[in-house]
Amino acid sequence: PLATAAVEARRGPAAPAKDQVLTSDPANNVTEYIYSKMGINLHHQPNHPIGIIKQAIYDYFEQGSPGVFKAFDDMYPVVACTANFDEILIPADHVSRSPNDTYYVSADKVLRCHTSAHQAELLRTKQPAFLVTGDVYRRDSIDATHYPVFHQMEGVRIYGPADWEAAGLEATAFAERELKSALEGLAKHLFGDVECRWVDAYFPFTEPSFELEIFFNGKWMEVLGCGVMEQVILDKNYGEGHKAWAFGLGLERLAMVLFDIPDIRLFWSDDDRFLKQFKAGDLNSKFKSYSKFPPCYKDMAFWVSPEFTENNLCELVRGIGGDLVEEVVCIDNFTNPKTQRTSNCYRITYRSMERSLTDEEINGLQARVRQGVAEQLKVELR
Ligand code: FA5
Ligand code: MG
Repeated sequence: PLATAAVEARRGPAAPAKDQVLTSDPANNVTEYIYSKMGINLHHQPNHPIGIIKQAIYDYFEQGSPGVFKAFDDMYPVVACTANFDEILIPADHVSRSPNDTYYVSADKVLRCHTSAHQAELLRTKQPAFLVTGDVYRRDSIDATHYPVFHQMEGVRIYGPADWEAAGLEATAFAERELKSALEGLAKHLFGDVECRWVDAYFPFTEPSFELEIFFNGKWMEVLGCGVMEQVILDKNYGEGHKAWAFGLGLERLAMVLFDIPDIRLFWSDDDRFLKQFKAGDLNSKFKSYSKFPPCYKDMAFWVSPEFTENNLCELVRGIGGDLVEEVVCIDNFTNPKTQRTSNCYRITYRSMERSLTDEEINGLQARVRQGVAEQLKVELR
């Protein structure tokens, strides 16, 4: 699936050099597959759904508060752990720091796992309001709404005492109200009427924290996280006496709702039948499926090993099957009471968005997956 010439042709001039990303550092867990996505910068492509939604959100904030927000969309995706984690108070034992969840370039550098990695740095430049758009990277599960590379937009807005006093509110209550009204306004601007709900959440860098979910294709889908910025972050990097809100939204998820795009893999398609359906500034086009090829299911049962994690499995399957993999899901799991060994059964769904797959091709991929899990994840196939 890694057509190197095609990958190189899509890569922009600002792509990180390979030896900056795929290093021989023992902590490095970046794969060729992930590197192949770097520098493509879908958010820089004005006629791509990701570029269109980025611009629509910029326009919304510009209309609501002319000249207030400064936009950044070419910040380098390789960041220090201090920026990705420490400066926004992510504790030393937080799961997101684990190499099971995050791509490490070296022990002290990662591929940013969220645009919040740029919060502290931009606060130090004394921007009172900013938007940061970029590609972010995560080891994650595989299904229609999760992909190991996706795009986020961070928003931050800072207020002073005059703002909350004029509103007759306490600072945190004021920031929370402004945040929710900005994001509800955004949802209305993008979608008109859509079913939304606020869910209480937790982030180490905000308090209180919330997530916004949208009802899409029969399910509630989380589209963003947000909250009132932890005061220490603001005091330390911007200056005392202020209050701020922050959000981080998933551009693919919003674009899926806006354009009715059913599967997150489509954003990476080179197929004109996909790309030609979207045009800069047009928020009204609805994606028309040009193919509905049948899925092919392959089940695989094995006794787990210490090396086995679901993210490791997904990484391996994506590395072999590329975008032909639609979903990886655990369909059965039990522990033998005598031996205490655990067995999992995973179902892999293969389907192309572009063409019919042959049995031979799928069987070949599945054989390589089985060999890969046995050798690399040290599981015992059943
Ligand atoms: C964050 O990344 C926080 N940094 C957001 C934030 C910023 C909170 C500022 C508070 C203040 P979370 O991990 O929930 O949060 O991801 C945010 C959004 O990214 C999700 O709501 C979703 O829209 C999107 N997202 C997360 N994982 C994936 C994935 N694997 N594929 C596609 N989109 C994803
Ligand atoms: Mg979340």
